[in-house]
Amino acid sequence: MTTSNNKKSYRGLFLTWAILTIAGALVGIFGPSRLMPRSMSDNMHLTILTMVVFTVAAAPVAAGVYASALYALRHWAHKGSEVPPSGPAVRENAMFVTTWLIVSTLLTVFLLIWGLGALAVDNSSTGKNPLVVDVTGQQWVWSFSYPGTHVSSPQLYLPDNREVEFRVTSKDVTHGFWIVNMGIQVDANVGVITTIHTTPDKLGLFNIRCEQFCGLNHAFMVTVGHVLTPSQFASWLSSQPQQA
Ligand SMILES: [Cu+2]
Repeated sequence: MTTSNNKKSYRGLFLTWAILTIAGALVGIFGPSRLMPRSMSDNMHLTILTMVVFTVAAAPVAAGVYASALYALRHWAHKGSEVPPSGPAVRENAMFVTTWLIVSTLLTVFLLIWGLGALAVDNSSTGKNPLVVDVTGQQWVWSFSYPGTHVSSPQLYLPDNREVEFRVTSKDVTHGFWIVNMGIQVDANVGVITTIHTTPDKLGLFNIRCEQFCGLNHAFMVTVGHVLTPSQFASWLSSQPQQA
């Protein structure tokens, strides 16, 4: 292959890579908030931000793979009995290999640090007068009760902008308490109370699912929750029948 052909090959590869990288980054920036469930808490905002960062960071790597594949398909396809020309010898190009190695190492280290940081986010209470909710899983329903009252409900009602402490347990087998729109999940174990915290910051409906296989109707162990204004929440709570 001549030097000018070689240069052309690199330019073509680079251009395809750049276009695909930009396309991937745009999907990463605008995709998660549209494709993922509506974010209604601080935890879910962080989850969506992590999806954005990881997708954008992965975009140049994925673009490199697809650009090479597309380029090879276009230029080095076998035509009849003709021997396909060989492409640029990227593996023998020290500059190319070094850049690739450094960039992918930096990306991996960055993602590792981000992941460890997200893992270390303190999920314990901030101590700002959290609302305590007892969550009980049993085949195949959830129930929610509010300590200090005798109110129990199959749907979860929460006030806006107040930290909630969920005390999660199970009556029969292990379930998984998952508030989809708030980005929190925790196992519901028999005889154990596990706590998890979040602060809702959007009004409206949200979904609750079981995320631990718990038997025949596991897939139907779903319910909904409602984030209300504090005054709506107070009147909901006082309007509920008191259970023994
Ligand atoms: Cu389940």
